[in-house]
Amino acid sequence: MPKCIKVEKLQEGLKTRLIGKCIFFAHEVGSTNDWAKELAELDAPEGTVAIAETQTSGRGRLGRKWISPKGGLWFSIIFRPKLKPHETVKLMFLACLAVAETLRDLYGLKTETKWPNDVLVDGRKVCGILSEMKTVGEKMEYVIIGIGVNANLDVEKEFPKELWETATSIQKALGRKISLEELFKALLEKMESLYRQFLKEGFMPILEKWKGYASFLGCEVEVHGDGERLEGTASNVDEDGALILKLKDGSTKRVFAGDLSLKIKR
Ligand code: BT5
Repeated sequence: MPKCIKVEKLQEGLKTRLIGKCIFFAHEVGSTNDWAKELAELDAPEGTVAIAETQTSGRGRLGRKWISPKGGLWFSIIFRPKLKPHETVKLMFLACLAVAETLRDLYGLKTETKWPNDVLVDGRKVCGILSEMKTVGEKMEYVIIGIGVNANLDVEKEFPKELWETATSIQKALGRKISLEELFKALLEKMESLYRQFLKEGFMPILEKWKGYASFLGCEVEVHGDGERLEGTASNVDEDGALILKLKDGSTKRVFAGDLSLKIKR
């Protein structure tokens, strides 16, 4: 199974009506999120996807570096839903759920969702989601959902040492390579069916399914970010996507996704 993406196979048999009707492919870009933003500014329709084999400046949240060698699946989707800016976080949960379900359905992997934007396999990050939007006043113009899946990657050879303990890949978990095109199409199809459900029924059914994968709920966790460090029990995630932390003194605190990171104490 090669590490290259066969561009002619990306749409072959794709059963979507919105997501991936228009796909832009490049061997190498800076960041597919930046590329998708450029396309959105040029009025690219909702569902347009930008995908690249490698990213030279792949980004995580707060401008953190996202390692994106050939063999991974790095792509971004343009959404134009009628949502208020603070509601767009819901699409990040939707994308995490889509990845968790797809990796389970296609490969039988025991996936977990980790608040706010990770999918884990064997307790390690196999996928990260980056959600960025453009707003004009209180109006949201578009959201870019960037999805990075470590697919056919050799973690020990291709990732820096500091990620060996925290990152994994589908190849590592399965002991074999997978078809990048098949995974890509399955992800777009899952994203579309969940997005349609979201538009029709709202966020709660999506959140409930996401929670079905959230094995960190009920665990002791540490939340870091913005110079803040909180410790407590992750008791729930509410309808706004906020984490409900039960603190040692018995009080509860709602923590918003923003730029925080969660460490699970297993
Ligand atoms: C994320 O950020 O997890 C969001 C990653 C989104 C990547 C996609 S790829 C397509 C699109 N285009 C982009 O430029 N980005 C999106 P965050 O929660 O901030 O996690 C970043 C941290 O994860 C880094 O500081 C590293 O510690 C770690 N990391 C970097 N590369 C990784 C990788 N490939 N796999 C697992 N962990 C990684």
